[in-house]
Amino acid sequence: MSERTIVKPKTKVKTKTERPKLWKVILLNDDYTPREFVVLVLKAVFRMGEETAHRVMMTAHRRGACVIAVYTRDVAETKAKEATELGKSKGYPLFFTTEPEE
Ligand code: TYC
Repeated sequence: MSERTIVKPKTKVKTKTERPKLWKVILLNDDYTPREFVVLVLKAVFRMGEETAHRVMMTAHRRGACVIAVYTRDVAETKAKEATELGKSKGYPLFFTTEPEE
């Protein structure tokens, strides 16, 4: 190689776009919130149809909790809060929580 040879560095820039982590919204069972009210909240906040909402409510009722949807963190937290507030406004202990997916 002569002294005037220009050697280009062999570097490549790779752009990696990571998918945003998704967060689960979890419905917790309690002994006081009426079943129909839980169904109503699931339909209003999580846009479920009557049948799905009823099935999800019954799953939480029987098992103690049920993962109801996954969203980006912001959306999951906002919806969980909104749904919990709806119960609170009627004096019910209905509770929705969030956690990251693995
Ligand atoms: N367990 C409640 C009842 O028997 C109904 C209910 C179901 C409440 C699911 C909360 O996440 C829940 N009235």
